[in-house]
Amino acid sequence: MTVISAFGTWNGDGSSFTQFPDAILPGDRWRIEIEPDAVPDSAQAKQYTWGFSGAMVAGTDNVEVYLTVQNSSAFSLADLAVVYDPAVLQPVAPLDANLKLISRASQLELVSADDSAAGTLSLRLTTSATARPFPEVKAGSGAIISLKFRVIGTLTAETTAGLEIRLADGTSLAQYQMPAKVPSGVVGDVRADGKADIFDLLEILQVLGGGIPASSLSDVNGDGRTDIFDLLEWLKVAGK
Ligand SMILES: [Ca+2]
Repeated sequence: MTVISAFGTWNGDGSSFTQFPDAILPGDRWRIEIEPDAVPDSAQAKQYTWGFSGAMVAGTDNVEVYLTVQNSSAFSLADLAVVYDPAVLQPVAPLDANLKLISRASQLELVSADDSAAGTLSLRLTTSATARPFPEVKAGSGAIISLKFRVIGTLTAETTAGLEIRLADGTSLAQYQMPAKVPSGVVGDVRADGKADIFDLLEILQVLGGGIPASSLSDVNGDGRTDIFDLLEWLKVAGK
């Protein structure tokens, strides 16, 4: 926080302030402006547990990834950078439509810029609100940003894509090796490990709970989205 102050006098309706360059005298009034920091205290941000969730799926061009933060206190501004491997991933354009603040962060605004040559996506959480109450990322745990990437090249089960979240000052907060899933063809095998079992059902529940992003694998009934009907479909086709 930066405090900018001056002494002087206000006009009658308080709309303008004349600063006095002279010595402070009895009766002078102070103007105090507070300029908030754009970057949250980095020591505080480093105490949170940051991470990613999501997986690439062979045969699908795009992947949705969640940026997650656990056990965070409330914060209203943040300057972050997501570092990705530009040989495997490209942010989907236009950024405005494909990068979204979600869940407890959805009241803020996101300003993003992509430097695809460097594989760096800068993300600023901010607000244009000028009056209280200012929006904030509420204290808690879970996903706060959804990012969509286009997957370049042919995926195999061995393909991974490295992702890193950093503060704007370069401090690394977390790294993630995003796996690639190759659909097994087994009905209800959401995790693509060759069998349909209770862990696939739990994965659908995690998607419905907002913990991990949906994919073509969690869309069991194939209608283009993951919702409660996919859970019911899974119980019908695989939960016998
Ligand atoms: Ca579905």
